[in-house]
Amino acid sequence: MDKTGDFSTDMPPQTPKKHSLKDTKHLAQTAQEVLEHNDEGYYTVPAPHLYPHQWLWDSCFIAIGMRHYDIDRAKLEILSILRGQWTNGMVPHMIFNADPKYRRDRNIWRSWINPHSPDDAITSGITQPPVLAEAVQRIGSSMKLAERRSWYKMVWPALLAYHEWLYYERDPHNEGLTLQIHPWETGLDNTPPWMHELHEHVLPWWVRVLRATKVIGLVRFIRRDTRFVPVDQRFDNVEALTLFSVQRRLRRKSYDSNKVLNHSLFTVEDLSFNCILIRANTILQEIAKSIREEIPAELLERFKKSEKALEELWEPYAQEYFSRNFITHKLLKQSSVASLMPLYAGCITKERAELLVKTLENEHLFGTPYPVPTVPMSASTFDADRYWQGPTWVNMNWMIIDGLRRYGFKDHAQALRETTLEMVGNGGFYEYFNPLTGKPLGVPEFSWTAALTLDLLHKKS
Ligand code: 2M8
Repeated sequence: MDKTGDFSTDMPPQTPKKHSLKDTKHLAQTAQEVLEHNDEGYYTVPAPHLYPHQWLWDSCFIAIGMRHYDIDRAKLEILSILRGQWTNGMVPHMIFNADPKYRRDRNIWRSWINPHSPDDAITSGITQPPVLAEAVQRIGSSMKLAERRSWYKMVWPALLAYHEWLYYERDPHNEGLTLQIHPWETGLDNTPPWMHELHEHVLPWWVRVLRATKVIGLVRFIRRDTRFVPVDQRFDNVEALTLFSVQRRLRRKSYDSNKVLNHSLFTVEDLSFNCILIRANTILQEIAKSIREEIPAELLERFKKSEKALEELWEPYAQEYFSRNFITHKLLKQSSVASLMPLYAGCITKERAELLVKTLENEHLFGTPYPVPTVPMSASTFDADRYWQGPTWVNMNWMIIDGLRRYGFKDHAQALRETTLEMVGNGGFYEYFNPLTGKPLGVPEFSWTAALTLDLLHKKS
């Protein structure tokens, strides 16, 4: 356990301090300009240059923001994700730009080797957090009733097929928790529990050899990300190489889950992913109700089981939820922002939610000046500038704010909304931010930062 902060008092959560916001109109206008600038016509890239393709959860967050100024374009963002859906229901985490100059990127994945991949889009072979139902419903909530119903009906078969795939393919033992086969599926790429597993189980021999030499330092010259972002804000070279070798293994297995699961210890029931899925299940049921669609009883049973199974991830000594290795069933006790995501899932008790809120208040854990850090401050893995190992990300804040609101922690939700807007207002629409200073990090003009800022600006105080 790498956490030392004290949050085990019996005091109820305290009212957090508030920040003031100036010129919200200008902020909204520039957020919209970022999205328009990154718009490829029917989908939006996460950021120019570094991210020239379409990503699943990015597009969902983007659509949530876009609906405030162009509902039809927001719908198109979702429909463009669905053009990549596989015939088995999987929604891939990336759809590649068809421009000949990105041939190399498409060839890394070669999605066509799997018979379920679509004919007219080249995609990755893995998924990403299922925020799709959330985006569909948020768009729907900006429409009049009749229009909303026809929107829901239009996307219903795809949404249902995706949730069926998530359970039937990714919860093969009917445990209630879905498994992920690459950290890219979680969206929290270099998050400590996954990096711990990576160092334990999948470092290839040739990466170990390279690690022992100075050659490893040269790897940054073949990486795309470090052309745009300082190397100390990204994965280290050993991890970056290993992730590509894991991706190649998935490709060798044609992205077939049965084959992938054979002899692999690198499979995790990821806490954040499963919390997002639990929330999406609830939303899916609300959508079904409003258009009088049936969710198969067997799938509904699975949904219920997930809510119960989440409790198996609670570690009473640490007073914290963790991810779990799918094969060994060991909890991965490296703290991360995922431990707050049960607030977003919405199925934990109010008492548990209070315990999590106390970790948000604790300045040694998640209560940094610009929360929420993606790793608590007291953890040995905390690195304020490094990607998903410390920096604050607007999408995580957005989901935590939503969870806080639904649990009735209105003041905490409001305070986090304000610090988030202040951080973006001061620093610009960057990919992530230093949680201690608010310094902007990663690439500028990052689409989900802009989109979710727009959405937060529209929320009533
Ligand atoms: C990052 O992930 C991609 C791989 O999927 C990358 O490292 O190139 C993550 O931040 C992920 O959450 C995000 O969806 C993606 C695009 O913004 O970038």
